[in-house]
Amino acid sequence: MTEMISKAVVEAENASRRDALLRDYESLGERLARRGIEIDSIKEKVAAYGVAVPSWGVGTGGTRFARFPGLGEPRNIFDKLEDCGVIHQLTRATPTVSLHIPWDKVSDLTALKEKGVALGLGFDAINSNTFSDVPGQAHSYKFGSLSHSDAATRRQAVEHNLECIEIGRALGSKALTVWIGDGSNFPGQSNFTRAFERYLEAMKAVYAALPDDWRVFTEHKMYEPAFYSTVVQDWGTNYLIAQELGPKAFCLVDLGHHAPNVNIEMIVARLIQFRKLGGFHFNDSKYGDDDLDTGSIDPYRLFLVFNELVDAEVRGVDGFNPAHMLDQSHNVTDPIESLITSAMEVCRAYAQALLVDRKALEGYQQENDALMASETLKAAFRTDVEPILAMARLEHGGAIAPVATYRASGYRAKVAGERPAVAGGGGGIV
Ligand SMILES: [Mn+2]
Repeated sequence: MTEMISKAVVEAENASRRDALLRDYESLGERLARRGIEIDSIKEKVAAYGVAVPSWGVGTGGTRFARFPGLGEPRNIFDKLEDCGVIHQLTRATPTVSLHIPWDKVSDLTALKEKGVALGLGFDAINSNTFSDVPGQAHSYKFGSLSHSDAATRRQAVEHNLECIEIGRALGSKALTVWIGDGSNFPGQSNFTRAFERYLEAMKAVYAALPDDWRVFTEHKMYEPAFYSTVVQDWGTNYLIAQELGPKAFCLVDLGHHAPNVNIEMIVARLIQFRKLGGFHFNDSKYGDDDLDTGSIDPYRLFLVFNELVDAEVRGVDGFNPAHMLDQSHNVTDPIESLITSAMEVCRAYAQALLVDRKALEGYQQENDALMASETLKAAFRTDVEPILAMARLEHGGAIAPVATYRASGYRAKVAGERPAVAGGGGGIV
């Protein structure tokens, strides 16, 4: 196993924090025991939890106005995997990487898979890209892809998705994520019904090529790059797609792809109820698809999403197995630090949701005690679960304080010396 950060650094950093952590963990354990919660069982669930890192997330993101590259940016997917290896080594919470084709396309897939194995990383859902053109492609996606008015362009987009499935198969992925930029900028530009019919027909061809043990996730987004309408605009349309395609098709919820104030946790509950929740792209937003760091703006909403997930887990919902992925654009931070922090925020929301007294909550719901129902959720959310997260990391070889340990390691300065500065490229807001 290749350790990207020297074990000596991790151990020295942990040694300086271990005694305080043991005391904090014991103290929290006592307080949770008073609430009838066994701290070790929560810690074990958190330790078993994993969220996938997006390969595009380790590069500096940008906006449609500009991109300001950081130091030591990964030059290719092999560099990206090394950065992902750092995140997993320190957090022990990101065991898989979600690739994006063509950004991560390589000629030697065996070498890529071996690199992942060496770093202790597997490959999560593979993402196709028909929202931008690559040099030399026959048909442009300027006016759409899977729903394009031209049959040859649609066919090209289908072929690309089939290629993604083949790449994913070679790497051990089990899912394809499809997000399209198709839509319109003017009323009248596109016939809503015909465009959706064409999309469904194209997606049926993609679906037909899925291996038996694969799933396909379709991702809705209300606007951008098309600003008047998008073909897959919301969870209702997304649900219709999953229904039309069949049992291997599921809806992917990107937290940023909704209008402000939309009740996302309720969408999650509905998709769980009707067995069509495929997974998440976690991020946070203030205004739209900001792709800000998960939990940085509204950690309570993230907790409420996890509250629905744990509720389904506790109820043992048949076939419940959503994929958890981060999808963020890091424009002003070191992407590794942002992804470390975001992975921990997701773990935190999960741990807090595990603390909800579900029996009491059910009672308050039954009695219509709105205030106490709300307080039951708040009691879990207000609990500082950091000692649980830190102990889970420590016991699995990670860092008690991942960002501090990363900074102490000098990793960024080291790769800055090895990786020459590059301009632009890669993806930002997806
Ligand atoms: Mn996304």
